[in-house]
Amino acid sequence: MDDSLQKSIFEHEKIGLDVDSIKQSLANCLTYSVGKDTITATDRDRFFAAAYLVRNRLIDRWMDTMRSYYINDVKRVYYFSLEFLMGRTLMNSVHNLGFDQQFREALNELGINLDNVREIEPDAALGNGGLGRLAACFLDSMATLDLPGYGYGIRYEYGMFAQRIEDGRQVEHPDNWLRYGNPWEFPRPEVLYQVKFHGRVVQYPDEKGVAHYHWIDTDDVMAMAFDTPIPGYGTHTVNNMRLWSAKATRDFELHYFNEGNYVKAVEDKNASENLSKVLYPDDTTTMGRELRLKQQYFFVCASLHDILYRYNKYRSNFDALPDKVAIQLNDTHPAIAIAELMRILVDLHHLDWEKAWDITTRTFAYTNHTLMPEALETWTVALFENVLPRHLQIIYEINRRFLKDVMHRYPGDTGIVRRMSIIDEGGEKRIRMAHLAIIGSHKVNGVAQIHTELMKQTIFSDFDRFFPGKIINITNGITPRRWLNQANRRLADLITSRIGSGWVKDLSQLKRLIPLADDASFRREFAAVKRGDKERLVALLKQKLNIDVSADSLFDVQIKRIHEYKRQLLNVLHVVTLYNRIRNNPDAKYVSRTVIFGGKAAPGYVKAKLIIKLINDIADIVNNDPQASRHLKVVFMPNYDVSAAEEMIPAADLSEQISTAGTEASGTGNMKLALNGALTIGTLDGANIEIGGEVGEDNIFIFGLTAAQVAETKAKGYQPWDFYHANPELRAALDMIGSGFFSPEEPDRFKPIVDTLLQHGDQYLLLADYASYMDCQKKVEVAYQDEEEWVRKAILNVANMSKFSSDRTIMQYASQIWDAEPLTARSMGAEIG
Ligand code: 26W
Repeated sequence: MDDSLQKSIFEHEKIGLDVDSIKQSLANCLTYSVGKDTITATDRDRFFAAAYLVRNRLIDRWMDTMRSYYINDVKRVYYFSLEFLMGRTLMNSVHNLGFDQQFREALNELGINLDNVREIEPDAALGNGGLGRLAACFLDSMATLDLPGYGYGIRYEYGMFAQRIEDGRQVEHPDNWLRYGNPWEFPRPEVLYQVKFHGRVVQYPDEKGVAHYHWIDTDDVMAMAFDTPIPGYGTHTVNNMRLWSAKATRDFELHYFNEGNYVKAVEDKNASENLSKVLYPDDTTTMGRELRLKQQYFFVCASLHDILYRYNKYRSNFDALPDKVAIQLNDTHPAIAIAELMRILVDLHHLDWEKAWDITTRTFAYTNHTLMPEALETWTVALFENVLPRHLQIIYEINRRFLKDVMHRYPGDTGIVRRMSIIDEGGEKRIRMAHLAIIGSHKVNGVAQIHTELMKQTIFSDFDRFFPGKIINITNGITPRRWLNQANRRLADLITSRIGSGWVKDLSQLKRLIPLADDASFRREFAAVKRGDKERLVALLKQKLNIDVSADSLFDVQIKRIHEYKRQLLNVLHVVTLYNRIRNNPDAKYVSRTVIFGGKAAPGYVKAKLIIKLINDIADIVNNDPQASRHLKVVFMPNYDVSAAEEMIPAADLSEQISTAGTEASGTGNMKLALNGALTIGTLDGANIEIGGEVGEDNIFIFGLTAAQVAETKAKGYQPWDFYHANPELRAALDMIGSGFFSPEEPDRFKPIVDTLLQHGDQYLLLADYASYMDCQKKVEVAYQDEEEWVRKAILNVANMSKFSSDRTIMQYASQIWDAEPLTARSMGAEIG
């Protein structure tokens, strides 16, 4: 396009950040992009108009950023993830562009209720939980730090299901988030790659007798790009997230059309487009599901071809690939990329195997997010053979060469060969994706100190010995933009009023709050902010669930996926124990509590769903008991998602982080809650340990067995019955649950839960930690009664959260793994803003 034409388009609309320009733009967008006038416009129309006006302010920055990466030929970082749990975008973009104030004022002057408009936007919930939200925080930090970072993933038509609670049980509803259109994405119909599946491999020698491989007779699907701008905070940089959507190939249809089989053609078109239809809502097992494997390869294949297309604009060989491209694998989900890059280099570009392997391993790095054996991905060889036959051959060749080295290192040790092999040969042959990821990467990282240590000592100990220094730790973090400055304006403003706003980009500045913990007037203001946030949550609970809770009570919050290892049940045992104490001694003094749960269970995880029902049944009884409910309320907040987190976290007094030590890789909710002034009650697990290290042991409530003690207890033969018999309060709580006290209409309803603990060995040691947890909760209550002291501790929690900014995390990835540097984009197109 001719420059003057481009310019005239820019001039057509003023895209300034002042109140008048915003008002003008909103009116323009409503008229010319939405096609409505102020009389007929709905809140949704106003949301879309607002989104377009914000988007218009991102585009020049975005194009400047992409252009300057190109012109400067920078090293790019590609974050490969099956999940990006972005939440809402409108206010995050406004906030990162730095025109919050003006935006609010403009809408106000136009008589538009910002809350109504803001809440129209559906969450982009393309993720399950921690791993997906981490990816979203990382995108924010990469843009904020001016790093050339790109997100690559799948544009699921249906994200994480919406959870409704019907008769106390979870019911899943499809998340049709694209129904009204997505104003943040730009379809790129010209960015289209062919992705092959199935078929067979033929081998033929070239004129020199070297074997070449052709993958033929495949079923093909097209991957089409959708781009979303990712603005950094307080910088010109706007990065890109590219998500792929499946489209049927034309050949596909033609073939059947020619046979006159119209219906079959359309059916098959649907089948191939199903690939990007839905996010798998299970964060522990999706094993063996062919569609999931196809999703993984689909996005990996398109992304790699896209990256190499970009790389090849400047170069004619692949020697510099590791200097220009870093690919981070978010867990093993995209690990098939290692085999795919080998296929591209060896089969399509005829590089030597050794050369290709050197390039590949220097390009990839892998983050492990879990030690849980059931969450370590494996695929049967049979499935691979059928879906990705050439990749199977490549994986076998990678394995053959690797095991040769292993045997050379440990001659005669067949055990180690069996353990380290990519192929698990015990039972039906399976491919261990974690082994492929470790062997094919130059760095492997865990997400908290204890997690990395355990990785090195347990599941990957052979690899740590074989590749010393390859496994490193980079502790997770969260973006302070969304999780404090945006989600908790009141607290953010208070902090800024005392130490300025530099903390938003440099969280270490929060340390300057430390002396203010001793300042009574600051404590008063801090307490008033928390009080206001609690009152807002009280109103929300009333409005959404018609439940009355008091802002005077201690808000005790556990929000995360429902999993046995996270031990929501231990929290439940505490609730039942408190309830019994009140019933047995109604006139004693109690610290009143509101225990709030939120979280989704995987649709097929029967026990987790039963735990949700148990919480709701207990809530029913406790909240309707006139005596008990004066001191104790139980709430299950339905449909916990990013937006719900933003509403709940500011209001929490107590953050429950009570996983069995050694099971939670890191946790990131723990960081969000502490950053918002909640005190943690937790085990020595995941990042809790490091949070304790930062805030000091007086400002955190730690209980329970350590990871070492857990291992020891299990090794000695753990007997949950011993604890049952030894502790009358524990016994009473379990007996009530097991015998139907909370489910009189169906007394056996919760027997499976009690059986898991008593009959089936209590895998997660709830009974062993019960007494210690009760004692610790007592200490919490004592501390809560000393209001001044509690506020002091809360301030010190906020002040000492510096380490947990995802900016710190990303800087460590950049220097220790990616060797990537920031590039500050400058305005290069039409001058704006
Ligand atoms: C097989 C499918 C599947 C899907 C997701 C397996 C495993 C997962 C993830 C491991 C689930 C996850 O979100 N893990 C969490 O990652 C966070 C970010 O590093 C950590 O803070 C959490 O402790 C970890 O559970």
